[in-house]
Amino acid sequence: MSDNEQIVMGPGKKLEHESASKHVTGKAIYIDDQMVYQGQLFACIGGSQIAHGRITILDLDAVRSAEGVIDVITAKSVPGKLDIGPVFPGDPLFTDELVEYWGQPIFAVAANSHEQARKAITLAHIEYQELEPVLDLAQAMDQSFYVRPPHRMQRGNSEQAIQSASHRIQSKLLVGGQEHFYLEGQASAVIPQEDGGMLIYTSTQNPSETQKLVAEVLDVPMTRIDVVTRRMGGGFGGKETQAAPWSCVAALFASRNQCAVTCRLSRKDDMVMTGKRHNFINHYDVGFDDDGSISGIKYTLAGQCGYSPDLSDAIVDRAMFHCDNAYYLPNATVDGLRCKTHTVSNTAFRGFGGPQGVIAAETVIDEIAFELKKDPLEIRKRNLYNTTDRNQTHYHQKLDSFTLPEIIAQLELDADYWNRRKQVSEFNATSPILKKGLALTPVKFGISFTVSHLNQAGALIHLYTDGSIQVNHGGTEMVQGLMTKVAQIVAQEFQVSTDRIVVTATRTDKVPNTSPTAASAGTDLNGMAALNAAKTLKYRLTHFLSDKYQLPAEEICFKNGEVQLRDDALSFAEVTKEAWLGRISLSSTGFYKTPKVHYDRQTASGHPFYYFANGASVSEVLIDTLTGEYKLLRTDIIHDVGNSINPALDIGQIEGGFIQGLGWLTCEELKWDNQGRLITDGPATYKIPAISDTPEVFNVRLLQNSPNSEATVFRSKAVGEPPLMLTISAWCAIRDAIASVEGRTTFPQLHAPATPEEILRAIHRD
Ligand code: MTE
Ligand code: QUE
Ligand code: MOS
Repeated sequence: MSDNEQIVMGPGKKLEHESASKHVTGKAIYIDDQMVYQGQLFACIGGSQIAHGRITILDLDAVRSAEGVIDVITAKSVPGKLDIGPVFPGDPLFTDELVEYWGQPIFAVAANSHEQARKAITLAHIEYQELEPVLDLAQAMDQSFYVRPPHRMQRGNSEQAIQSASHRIQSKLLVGGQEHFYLEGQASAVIPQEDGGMLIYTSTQNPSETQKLVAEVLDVPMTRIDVVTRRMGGGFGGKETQAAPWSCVAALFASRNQCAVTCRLSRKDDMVMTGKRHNFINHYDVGFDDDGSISGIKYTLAGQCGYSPDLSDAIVDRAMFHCDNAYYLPNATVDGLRCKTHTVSNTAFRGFGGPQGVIAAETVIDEIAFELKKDPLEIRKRNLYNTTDRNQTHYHQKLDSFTLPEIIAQLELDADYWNRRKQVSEFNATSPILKKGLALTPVKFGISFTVSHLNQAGALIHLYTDGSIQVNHGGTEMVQGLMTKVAQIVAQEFQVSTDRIVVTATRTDKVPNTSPTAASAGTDLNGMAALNAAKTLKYRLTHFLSDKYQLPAEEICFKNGEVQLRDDALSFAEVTKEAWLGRISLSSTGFYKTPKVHYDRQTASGHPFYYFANGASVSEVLIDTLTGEYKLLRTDIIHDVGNSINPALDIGQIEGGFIQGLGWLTCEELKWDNQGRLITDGPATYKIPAISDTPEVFNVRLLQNSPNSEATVFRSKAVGEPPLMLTISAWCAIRDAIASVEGRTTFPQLHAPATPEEILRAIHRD
């Protein structure tokens, strides 16, 4: 702790991530780095070897007698609730009869080592009566095979508007899924406590949900279960609901055997047994004028949910909320389908369905531009929302503020769009095989959980008598920098250095009933809750000093690590010490709930988002029309984070989100065989982007002087998910390059991901 606290690392400062040096030196502790407990067991999951059917014989004798095996459990071993579905039922911890996807957990083994547990799994003898599986999204759509009923959003009369428009396009777009590929896989370590309690260390975005589910599975009250999450080695949405089962399994073993148990999935098990981003089939039917203005549109957005609802209702909703992207749709009908297949249950992934909607909107724009032989940027600008007469979304929320016109105007200049458009055309005119493409795409992303009750957060701050500050809140750290930002916010309020502040591991026994760290709202919610707790403490300290020194409260000022009292000053440590002697409570909770948010699903209207995050990007690509290979030459980004709490972390989120989006839209491709078995189950067959996939020129800027128009914490804007969609410019640029192939008369039907194979297919499809 520094004596001189002149430099307050409050909001706006490029403070490094609280664990940066620990991440790169290997000192950051993940679940599997934790101390091994005496007598600890290691769990492994046995999954089904078919996609759909009924178990007729389950013989685990050989598993039980395998070397090192201590315990084996099945559905019958669960004393409490078997179904751990997060919102709707449908996710049994183990299935006891009906199998609904390849790899679905049937039993688990606890052994003296991870290797022994893994070996024992292979000795199970299971027979099935096979049933015909539905593996394909299109087939599920045809059969109206759903996990949840469809939902419709509507505004105006799209049918009539499309009929009377001078142009009409009807087409479809296939959008691929995505494996989370967090560096740390799913992992949980459980230590039994007195009276049936459990202490759970786990890599989860949702400690409270884990607490609730373990309590239900063990049939004990939630008070007996403490969940602790220091950090995740990445979550990306994959640890929102699908981290919980592994804690439940470890807790069951820990309870039965009264010893510590770790359940850490191998990479392969993780890829096979946990859900991914939803792939979608998006149908669109759009009517537009000669100038490219959309007059009416109908969308059918069908997401592949897998075998159970999980979070799919909210995910397909978010796709529906984002199929306008940044464009005003005067007449729109949007149908969202939650298709069921006999595959693993798909789940949250950065963007939460939003990206699958946004990419449809950008495809519609590109296709209109192609039909009218105009530059897509012109069509984008023509259809952009404004805040006066073209400001109401198809779910009836009005935009009060919209920074995209400014962002696009700046980016056009920064990236030299129009000159480069000319250069690209000139290059293409003389280059028959290599083709360049260019695209500028915007992102508008709604911030808030669309399920209103999740928009709340709590915090707990302790001041100690040495002047150090311990902060706890309901958010979790997945290396997005949440703890660092919250420390900066609290530092600002007390006017002290962040060196004084420790944001401790997320714990369900410190702050209860928390929402998942998701929807990009971690800082908005928990930062504000922590700020409220700090304000309470500051108020108490101020009034204590005011009484003690007989000064009006207004003359007591927290500044530069001190508390100034008219002609005197006390160090922050002296103040906490004096307050303690004066019997002042130095601990406070804080609470926050997002104002203004509501959505009525019955009428499909409301104000689901507190505000929108915006950004735009320009990408230039080079493709080889003989091989389908491509290269990203340059990307320029301007992104709006309001008043940045930490520009270094925000830029990191933008760069990281962009590269993760690049994986989704170019190289990452999930494949299943015709039995429903995942083929791409490891890094050898599933290609995530590498450092070499970064654009050769990569300019990332934050929009300056743009405080959030809503009263968020320090007028910042959420940053976590929106930048993923900035990559759509690279994908559109690839299509732009394909469109420039000589003699092309039809719009290239490029699907995502644009792998070299897909690019070749799009070139030769017509
Ligand atoms: N950044 C890193 N490094 N690791 C992650 O797992 N998850 C993303 C995003 N950025 C993630 C990340 C997702 S899906 C969300 S919702 C937000 O971070 C969650 O954190 P926040 O709300 O604090 O931004
Ligand atoms: C964005 C999100 C989430 C969301 C809605 C969004 C999310 C999430 C849920 C959710 C919904 C209902 C529940 C629940 C969670 O909704 O992450 O437990 O009952 O978990 O717009 O990111
Ligand atoms: Mo992020 S998909 O909301 O965890």
